[in-house]
Amino acid sequence: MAKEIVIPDIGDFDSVEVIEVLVEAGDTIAAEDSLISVESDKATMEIPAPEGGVVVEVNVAVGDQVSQGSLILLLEPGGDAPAVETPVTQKNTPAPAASQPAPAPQPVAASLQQHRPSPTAKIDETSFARAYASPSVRKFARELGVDLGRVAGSGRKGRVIKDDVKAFVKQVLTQGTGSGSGLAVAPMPEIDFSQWGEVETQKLSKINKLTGKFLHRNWVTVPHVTQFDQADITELDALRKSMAAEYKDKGIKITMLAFLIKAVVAGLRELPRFNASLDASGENLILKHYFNIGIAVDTPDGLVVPVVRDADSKSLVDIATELGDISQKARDKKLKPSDMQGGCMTISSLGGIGGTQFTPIVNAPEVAILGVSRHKMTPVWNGENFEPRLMLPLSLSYDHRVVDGADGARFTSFMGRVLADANGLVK
Ligand code: CAO
Repeated sequence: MAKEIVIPDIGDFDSVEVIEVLVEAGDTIAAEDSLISVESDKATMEIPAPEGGVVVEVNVAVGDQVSQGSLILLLEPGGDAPAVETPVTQKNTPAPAASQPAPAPQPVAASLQQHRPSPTAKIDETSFARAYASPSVRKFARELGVDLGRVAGSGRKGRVIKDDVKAFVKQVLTQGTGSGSGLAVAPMPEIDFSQWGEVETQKLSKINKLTGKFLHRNWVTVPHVTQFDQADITELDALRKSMAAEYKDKGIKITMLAFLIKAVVAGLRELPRFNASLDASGENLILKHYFNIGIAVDTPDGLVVPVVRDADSKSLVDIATELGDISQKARDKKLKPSDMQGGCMTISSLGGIGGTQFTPIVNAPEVAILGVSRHKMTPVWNGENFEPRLMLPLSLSYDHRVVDGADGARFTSFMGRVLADANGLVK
């Protein structure tokens, strides 16, 4: 008969959130195998199995709040699965009764002490210890000799999950490890800057650390080219201003960014290779038939990229309304991970701040990012005389493995044409 496995005594915590479910129905597990990870304000814990057997049904999901006694899963006990790292005393424990609490959970820090680094692995213990990952993922990384500190986490709040470690290993194997085809870089020296003057140390925010890892990965793994261009937005700006006046009373801000999103959707339709990602093997291109546009938003804690979904089916006013909500949510730290996933191409607009051009970093696995700088009234030769035209600088960075130079120039030229005909972007 299946037994109910419930949350054991987890100390002072009344209600904690499930952040990872590590087993599924049909899995054969051994005593002490981790079942779920839970997180409170203070600690992350894994709840281990009290005994081995086959999982019949999992009764929790990521995001659930659980406390002592909550049902985790139903287990069909069976002695086949060998216990891993089970203390002798527990191996000899007689079969537990139904509603058996799992053994006490292990805090992340404690489990770190239990595993020695592989002598062959060059693991930076400080960054390994700082990595945000569960004990089982740490153990897995140790076994493979992976320095967790170098792995970008795709889990909730940037948590490193098992698949991230696997992807990291795959990437290292396909790229070489430091000599030959791989990237060999000298380690950054540790320098005491205070020897030259007064300094202060500021902790990086979580977002800073997370985006730093992704930007670094994208910078070194994606061969970037940046195509510069200028779009004539004289008529667009006039239209935007008149629409802005019309919608002001309704509390909707009609921004340049809304027009740019519509223009990028048109560009993705015109040149579908921009709406694609390379698969993990690097041998196939996955072409997307949906149009989700990421927007780089600067917040006091760092850069976030929320996504406007299905922008092709939304009007300019719908998009402008959504942009207002998104930017507010971003600044209020209310964006959920799902609000920042599934983007096809990103727009990074620095126009409101300044600058003439820049080279944005592709938000991989997307293959292109459109940078926008400050527009400027410019004398433009019309064949007979110079005319004052409002010109918008565009900086399109793309992954040269997927997009060739001709298409890069075609994309920005096309953007120029659609932005010049702004009425076509309103619907
Ligand atoms: N040229 C000149 N002025 C511009 C402009 C441009 N290209 N784009 C916007 N502006 C002006 C607007 O007219 C507006 O002026 P008013 O306040 O006088 O009306 C002001 O700048 C603010 O514009 P906005 O409200 O339309 O906002 P935005 O579209 O400029 O910016 C957002 C929105 C979320 C993109 C922005 O707040 C932001 O976070 N930008 C930074 C993104 C970033 O950090 N990118 C770097 C990523 S690294 O690759």
